[in-house]
Amino acid sequence: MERVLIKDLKDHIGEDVKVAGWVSAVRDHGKVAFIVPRDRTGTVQAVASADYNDTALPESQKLREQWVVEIVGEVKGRPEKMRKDELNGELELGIKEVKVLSEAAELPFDIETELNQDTYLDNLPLTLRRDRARRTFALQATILKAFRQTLNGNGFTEFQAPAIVGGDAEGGADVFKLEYFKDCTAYLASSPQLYKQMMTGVFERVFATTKVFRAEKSATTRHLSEYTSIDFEMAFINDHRDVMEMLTKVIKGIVSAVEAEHKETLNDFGVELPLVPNEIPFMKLSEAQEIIKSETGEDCTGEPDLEPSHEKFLCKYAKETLGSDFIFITHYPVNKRPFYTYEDEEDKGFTKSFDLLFRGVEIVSGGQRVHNYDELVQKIKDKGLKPEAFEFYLQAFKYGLPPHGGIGMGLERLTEKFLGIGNVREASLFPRDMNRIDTLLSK
Ligand code: AMO
Repeated sequence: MERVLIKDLKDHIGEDVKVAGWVSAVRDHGKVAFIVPRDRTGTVQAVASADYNDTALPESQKLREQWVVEIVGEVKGRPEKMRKDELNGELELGIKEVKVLSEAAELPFDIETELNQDTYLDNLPLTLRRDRARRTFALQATILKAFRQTLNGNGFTEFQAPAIVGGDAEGGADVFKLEYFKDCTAYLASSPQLYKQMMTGVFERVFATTKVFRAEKSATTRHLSEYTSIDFEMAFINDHRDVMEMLTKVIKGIVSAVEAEHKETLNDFGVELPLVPNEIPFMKLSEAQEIIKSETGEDCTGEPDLEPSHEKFLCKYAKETLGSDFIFITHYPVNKRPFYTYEDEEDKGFTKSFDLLFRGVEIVSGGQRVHNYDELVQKIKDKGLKPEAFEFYLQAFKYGLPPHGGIGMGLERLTEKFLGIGNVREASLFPRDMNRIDTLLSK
């Protein structure tokens, strides 16, 4: 007998079928037992009763949570007054045979109850089966799908960026060192930045979804030491605003896909679909600082960056006064942005770069890049770095690159903010942070 998926049972009322999955609940009432198998498409109530079939009842009574089973039974419509407003609420499965494919040890805790974060993380092979986790990562998969779809639809080509690099892409200090064969040191890439820029010389428009590594000593709810950077880079732009426009399309594509596929999840998590106006509001850092000063009395004017509390305030401001869950902050100072960032000719000292803030946190950095070889060499020197260390990358510029720009977005931060989870660790399948690689490092 062919396996039928649980979501398709409604098409088989009156027939005998086989379903397969994990037992998610067992209720034994003596003369009748209720089993709830779950497969990748959902759950159904299955009933074993002595009146109906006398071998199925004792077999069903043996089952425990998370056992993997095949159940053969008859799909029966429920009487009108017993129907429930949920998947398969109009039917149940009358169990005829049970085959155990795999037994499971007794569970250490009820997997659907509230768990503290360490218990959740220590037991991921089990706790990822929780409804909340399954929904989180199904939504994350949709974000990635929509990211790809929007960019593929706009002439971008996907490429694979390297994870092992010979230097640090951003010229910063937060990189993991790697012993690389005899006497060599390599690093884990902290961003696909330099490679995506080189690739604009090949395909003009490129994107990548890359695992990147950051050795930041930050044990916050926003920092992971391994995260998924979703990036695009595009050539022949006028300035950073073309990049912001493309990013707006990407965000809209993601929000529409989430709306189409995960409305119920948003409901269950108690969050609204994000508001994205046709043009996401934008302001210069200096303007944002003036607003913070006039609205809160806190004077951060002249600071090179925003504090987390300022990001939260600006998001609240954008939502309440500009009708958007997203806001672009542009024109960070040259000394605060990496060497490849383009300086605004009309606003010297400030860059054609931006961050995108979403529900209180920065989820994207991006901007226009320096594309002139000589200028780039000078910018590298200005940051106290050695152009020789960037010789490989500089070839792309030596042999002609158009004006270009792009973005890098943190997939886990985006997912976390979509669902209001409160901690980026729960938006990373197997999070790595200062204290944990699967298990606590202190153990
Ligand atoms: P940046 O370093 O700002 O920019 O990173 C871009 C985005 O990546 C996410 N992010 C992180 N997520 C989780 N844990 C971390 N430790 C972490 N660090 C960063 C954030 C952030 O907005 N090359 C540039 C991008 C570009 O200009 O195209 C870059 O990497 O969501």
